[in-house]
Amino acid sequence: MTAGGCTIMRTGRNQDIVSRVEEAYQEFLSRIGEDEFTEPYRKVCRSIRRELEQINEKYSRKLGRTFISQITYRIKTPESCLNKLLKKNQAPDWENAPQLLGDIAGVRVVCSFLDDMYKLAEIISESKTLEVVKVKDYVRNPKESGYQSLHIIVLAPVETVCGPAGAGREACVRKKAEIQIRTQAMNFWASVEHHFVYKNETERFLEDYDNRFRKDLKECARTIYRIDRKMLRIRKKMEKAQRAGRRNGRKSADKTARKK
Ligand code: 0O2
Repeated sequence: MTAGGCTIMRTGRNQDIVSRVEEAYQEFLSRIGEDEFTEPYRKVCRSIRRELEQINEKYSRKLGRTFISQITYRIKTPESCLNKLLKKNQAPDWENAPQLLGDIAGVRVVCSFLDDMYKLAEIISESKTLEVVKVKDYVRNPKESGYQSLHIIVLAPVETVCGPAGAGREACVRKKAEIQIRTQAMNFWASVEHHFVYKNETERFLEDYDNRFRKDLKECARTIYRIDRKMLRIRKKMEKAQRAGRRNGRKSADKTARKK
């Protein structure tokens, strides 16, 4: 439904709750504009993206292949925050959103291989600018839907430059953001499922989903995990073969040089 620009999920909710969200959203609009709410999160996303781009440059050079293939971000709209608070059985009070929701700012990172995902998680945990608050490993423990991804909630500076060392550092504002790390295959699955199922709450469709699609999607997620593991094994074998090829190449070059 739409109320003053606010789309509220009515499915399975009583009118009382819908009215509370509408009220909260109207109050939100009268006290703080959408832009004012989202701008700090936009800045946090940009600062995380900058940090990730630097990591990507360094590691892609080191590995001789692409480490991160895609970095995107999105900011949760205030209405989506209110709906999510309800989903979590919390009062739809937008002032609580920054504390209760870890993913108002969400950065999605796509890697080619499983081990790159965990390497990136390790690099983030050692970062001087990002402080890890929580890690949720939905690869080792996939969600009921089959969803796989590595989620890292971090505290990140709103601006990368926080003023001069000392006084500036303390004044630096930090916000929570969720970094979602996935392989390309996991990203494909999550995008399709997000569009047709995760964000599609109409009862008719969910009935169909339960009966017809749940099993197929889950099976697909498992296949994706098997493929990701297989691609990693193949890559490792190819790297080994490449190294052996280079060693052999060097040996025969040495031999030829000695003969001369
Ligand atoms: P959107 O539209 O992507 O913004 P928590 O309190 O930490 O236990 P929370 O905050 O729901 O619970 O965190 P969780 O489970 O880590 O999910 C955060 C985000 O992960 C979601 O954000 C989705 O982006 C993604 N996600 C989680 N589960 C699924 C799933 O089953 N399918 C798909 N496609 N994505 C999923 P939002 O705000 O729910 O949605």
